[in-house]
Amino acid sequence: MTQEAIPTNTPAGVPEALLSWVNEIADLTKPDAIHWCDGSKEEWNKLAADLVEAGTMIPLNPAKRTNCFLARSNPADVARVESRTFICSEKEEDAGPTNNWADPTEMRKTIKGVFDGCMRGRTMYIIPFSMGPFGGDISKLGIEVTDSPFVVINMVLMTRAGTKALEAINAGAFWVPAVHSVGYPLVDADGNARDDVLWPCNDEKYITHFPETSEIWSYGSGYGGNALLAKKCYALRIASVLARNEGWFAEHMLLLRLTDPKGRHFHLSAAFPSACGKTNLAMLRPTIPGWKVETIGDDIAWLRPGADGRLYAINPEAGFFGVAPGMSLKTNPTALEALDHDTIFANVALTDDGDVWWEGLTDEPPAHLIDWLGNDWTPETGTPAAHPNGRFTVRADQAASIAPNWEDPAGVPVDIILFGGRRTSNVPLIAQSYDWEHGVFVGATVASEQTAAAEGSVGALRRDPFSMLPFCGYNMADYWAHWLKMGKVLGDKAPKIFQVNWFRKDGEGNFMWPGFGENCRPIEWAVRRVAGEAEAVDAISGQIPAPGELNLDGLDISQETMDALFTLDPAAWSVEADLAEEYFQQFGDKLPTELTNQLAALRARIADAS
Ligand code: GTP
Ligand code: SPV
Ligand code: MN
Repeated sequence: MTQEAIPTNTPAGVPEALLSWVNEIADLTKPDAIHWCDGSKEEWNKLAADLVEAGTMIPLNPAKRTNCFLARSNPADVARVESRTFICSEKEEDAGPTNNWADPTEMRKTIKGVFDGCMRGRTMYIIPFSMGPFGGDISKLGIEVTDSPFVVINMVLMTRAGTKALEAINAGAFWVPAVHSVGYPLVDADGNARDDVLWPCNDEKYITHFPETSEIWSYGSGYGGNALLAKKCYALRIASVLARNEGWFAEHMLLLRLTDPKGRHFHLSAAFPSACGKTNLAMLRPTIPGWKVETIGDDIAWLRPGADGRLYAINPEAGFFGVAPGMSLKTNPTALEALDHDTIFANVALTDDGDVWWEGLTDEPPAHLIDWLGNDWTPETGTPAAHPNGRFTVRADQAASIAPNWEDPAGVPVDIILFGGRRTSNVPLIAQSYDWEHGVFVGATVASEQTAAAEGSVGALRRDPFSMLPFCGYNMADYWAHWLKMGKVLGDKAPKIFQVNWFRKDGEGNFMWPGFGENCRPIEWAVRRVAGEAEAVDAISGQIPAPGELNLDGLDISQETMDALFTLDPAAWSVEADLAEEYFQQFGDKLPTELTNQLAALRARIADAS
């Protein structure tokens, strides 16, 4: 079939250059049809109905959840594939030791090979989208081409997708091209057809990024960040490179607005690794009376110095792709309540009355379920009913906690940056960095126990600097240098940096801190620090609350536990320092000297405390 013969609904006004890019991809991938997405409700409903008819999505009981669906993926396609994620910079050193580098010329050949004819028998969808509110100085545009209608309906929830974005692109705005295929053509090169499967994907996967040309090509997966290319591929890996070049930040951070009892507003961003509590914190219900948290974003923030010299942030996304297991009316009622309509669930369990269930939702599991693999399940089955990386996709404004200023195109001024992670030991509940450089050192040395958000061994402690290990599109040491340089640009208007840890455990392996809503307590202290209203004492890893400064009113927790949450053992920290030094070595002479100096300063504080 020649491209002219492909049925398409090309809208008026698309410039020649964009048309020829689309035609080039169609020539390569050879779809049966091309559909330009307008982002409308009618289009969404039609695609959802098609996916239901195909069996890929199961409609949930409308009496329980209106217009909600469950999809079960192929069990080999359940999370990000870091081992198949590539940064294809011209020079290997620009990808750095923490990324998989691939030669761009070689990778282009490989990509051409696997994409050749990969959309035969399918429709190719063109999804124009905006990351961030339309027209904002921090916002940017993109186009994802995909052969997956499931990706389309998720992208429409996760971004501002459709006609308005296309019009901005047509008018000449910068945009990032992102090409995606599940890698399961329905017709082969000889014209032999095969049936589709419920979750098409390919054993061979390539999630590739070309930072010099801001291009994304993703092949073989239909799940999450592998396939919704606006998210990690664009908003973090490509955007981090644009941010370095243009003097801003693209970060794996939630964003929220705090209101204190005096009615003052503060904005906080927090970088926690995947499945370490960003969505929970973004929707926190404070247990301290008079405090309010409102959500701006739960996963990604773009931050840029404003005209007044402060750092302004937007949430570039328009939806949440959140972790379901562990979420309950106790841990995150706000998120749960947002999921009662217009939500897509993936890889959770189905109840007999057409609702969804996952581990942690209720204390008692239902007597019978269909598990995420589509099999009968009872509490005796012995395997999880939901996949630990089972997720939901929902529009952000369905959360009752959404902040009134969440779509301010100018962004919100950030007062506080938190770094966090899962640490069983050593890292205290909260500590303030001595200054920006120390904060960068703290971010650079974050380690966290691995979760099910990516393939790999769950629970293993790994370095995850700035929670960006899987998402930094260039050399991590250059990224730290960028943070240090931006600290000089921001000067005394820079946000204050803190490290938090909700996950410290006692000798029996129990979490010592109650977490969730109670996390407002260390945050309250951080706010009062920023406002110049709270005292701190110097400690090994930073400044910790002075005795009596952490508000524990109404919380039943022993002094012994509180002491344990703030224990900083010099011997254990000496090992931390050695491990940080060892970690830094792989970056060679790219390691900023400021970080070497910070390591020496840490060692001096350890010696003082010994
Ligand atoms: P990504 O979407 O993967 O980037 O992750 P996220 O950081 O948004 O993850 P999310 O908020 O969904 O993390 C959920 C996991 O963290 C669940 O297992 C929660 O139970 C756990 N969690 C969140 N907050 C707390 C807390 O304060 N204490 C404890 N113990 N667990 C928490
Ligand atoms: C993460 O893994 O950090 C996520 C989920 O937010 S995904 O979009 O699949 O990367
Ligand atoms: Mn994430």
